Amino acid sequence: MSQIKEIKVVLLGDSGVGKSSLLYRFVENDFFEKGQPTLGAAFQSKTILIDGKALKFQIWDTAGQEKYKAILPLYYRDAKVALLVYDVNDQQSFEGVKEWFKQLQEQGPLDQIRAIIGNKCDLEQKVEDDLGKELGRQWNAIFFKTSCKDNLGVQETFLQIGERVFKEQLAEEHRKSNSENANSTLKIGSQQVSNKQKQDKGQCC
Ligand SMILES: Nc1nc2c(ncn2[C@@H]2O[C@H](COP(=O)(O)OP(=O)(O)OP(=O)(O)O)[C@@H](O)[C@H]2O)c(=O)[nH]1
Ligand SMILES: [Mg+2]
Repeated sequence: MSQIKEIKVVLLGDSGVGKSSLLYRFVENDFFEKGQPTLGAAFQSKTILIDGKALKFQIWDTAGQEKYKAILPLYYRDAKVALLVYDVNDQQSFEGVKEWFKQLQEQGPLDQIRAIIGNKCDLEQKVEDDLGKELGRQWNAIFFKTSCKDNLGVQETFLQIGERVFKEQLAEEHRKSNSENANSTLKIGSQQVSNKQKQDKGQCC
């Protein structure tokens, strides 16, 4: 059996936007009408199959409350994927996502895959999708809309993230094998040159 690929995912965003609900909907396919604010961070994992390949998401759900901000770098520093969540019904929470992008740009990993998630799309929409899409274009992030309550877009979000992870892995493998090929051609080339130099100087072996 092929090895299971594991990736670390971090959920970031203001308090109350629905990060824990997203995780709960993804892992347990259920919803709590009255969730408790997360204290510090919580962890859950789930494995899904993408084109026959297993991908295990190790998901850190962080607390959005201001008092926990200082500890959050511990969670996003080595995360392959960062999901930045806002509430489509709350303009202020979209500003929170912009702040997160700035922070990740300055302190997050360079090759991190980032996505913007507009949650609670079952409610009245106060943040236009175009703003989220534009932010996504600006920061090379994927844009999704979800409703944990009505179970819209949650599984699809993780599926698309997983597809992007495998796509990037494949591209990286191609890059590596191309550069290895180029190196070995270079080596053969330089060996040929040095052998020729030896011959020119009348040396053997
Ligand atoms: N209508 C609606 N309510 C939602 C949705 N997702 C979450 N909620 C509600 O929003 C509230 C906050 O959700 P949480 O998942 O606890 O939010 P959080 O981002 O984890 O908050 P912190 O842990 O404090 O950072 C809860 O009462 C949820 O039931 C949704 O898609 N639609
Ligand atoms: Mg929470």
